[in-house]
Amino acid sequence: PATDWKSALPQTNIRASYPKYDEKEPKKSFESVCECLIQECTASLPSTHELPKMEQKWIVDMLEYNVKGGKMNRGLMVVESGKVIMKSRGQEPTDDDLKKLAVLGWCIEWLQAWLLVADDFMDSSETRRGQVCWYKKEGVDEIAINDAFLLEMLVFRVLKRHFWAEPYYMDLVDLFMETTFQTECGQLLDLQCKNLGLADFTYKRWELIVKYKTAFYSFYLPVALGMTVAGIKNQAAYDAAREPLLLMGVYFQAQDDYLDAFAPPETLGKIGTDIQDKKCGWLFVQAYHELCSPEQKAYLDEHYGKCKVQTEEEKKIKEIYRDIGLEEKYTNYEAQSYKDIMAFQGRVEEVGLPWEIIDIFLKKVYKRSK
Ligand code: GPP
Ligand code: MG
Ligand code: MG
Ligand code: MG
Repeated sequence: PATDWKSALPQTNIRASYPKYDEKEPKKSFESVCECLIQECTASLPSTHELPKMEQKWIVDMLEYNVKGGKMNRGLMVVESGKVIMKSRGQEPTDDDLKKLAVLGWCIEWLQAWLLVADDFMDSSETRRGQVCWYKKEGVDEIAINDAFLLEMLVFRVLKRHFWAEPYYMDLVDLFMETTFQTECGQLLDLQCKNLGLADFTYKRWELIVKYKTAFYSFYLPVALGMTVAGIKNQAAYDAAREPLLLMGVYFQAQDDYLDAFAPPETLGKIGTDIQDKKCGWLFVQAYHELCSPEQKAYLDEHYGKCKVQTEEEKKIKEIYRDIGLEEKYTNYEAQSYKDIMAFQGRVEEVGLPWEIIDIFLKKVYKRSK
């Protein structure tokens, strides 16, 4: 390679020095891997990249602020699905297998961190995970854009440091690159809504947006990573797992859209912005195309995407959502989604995958309140 690339690789088995992965304390064990990764990614930068102490500290602080404090569903799912698949194939996961899965879990959490840093900037959000959005912090502003790029590349450096010698290294790189691209396509579909008329906000467009911006990276990626580490090479198995996982992702984003309007910000950790941002959200498409009276529709035409956050107009739009029975419609949608996902059990088991990988995920997200 043209780069001095071996300088980024460990001299010895790097994970041997990590604390033992205690399966009885899944969250604590998972979190301790993050500490090791932050240290590893940043410690050598002054020598390998001539980075002064101040910038090194910036990266450490930026990581601490942005990769922690989430629910860690995506990351923990890599560990759980990898474990369940290995066991179903008669392999007992070793301590190092668990650490490998956790490293990949953090790769998704860091990917998610860069998506959120960028998304909050693009959505003009105020808070995230109960704290001020990174770009809103004093002294950060537009540096957040470069930080998002840094986070992205740190993920690829972690992949290289931990997996370059594995036969599936290229599969991991491919998976992260393709999933990132899918998510960026979804974000484009989401952001382009500001250049569309409200009549173009159809249920079909909503489905397309959320499948790409959320479902691939949040649901398919964790399980696909678990499958890759477990040594699954059969394309049909990935295809079979993808379908219900994408459905779950679409359902998950419907929840996100619902909670944006109706969950208390203290519980959600963020203040909803979909109404002011003119988003093609689940609530809006139901309201505008199906449930609103002509007067209510006219109100949306006048104020949706034009009012400011936490104003009378925004409140009134949420009132309309309540009056037209959206809460009940959402409850029915939840129940239907659950059934649709469960209908895939036969097809998933047919390719030799344990249904448990889908089930654990579903239990984590079904009827969530944050
Ligand atoms: C969630 O949308 C989608 C993402 C976080 C993907 C962002 C993709 C990029 C390429 C930056 P959202 O805006 O509804 O999420 P939230 O409600 O958490 O702000
Ligand atoms: Mg957002
Ligand atoms: Mg967004
Ligand atoms: Mg949202």
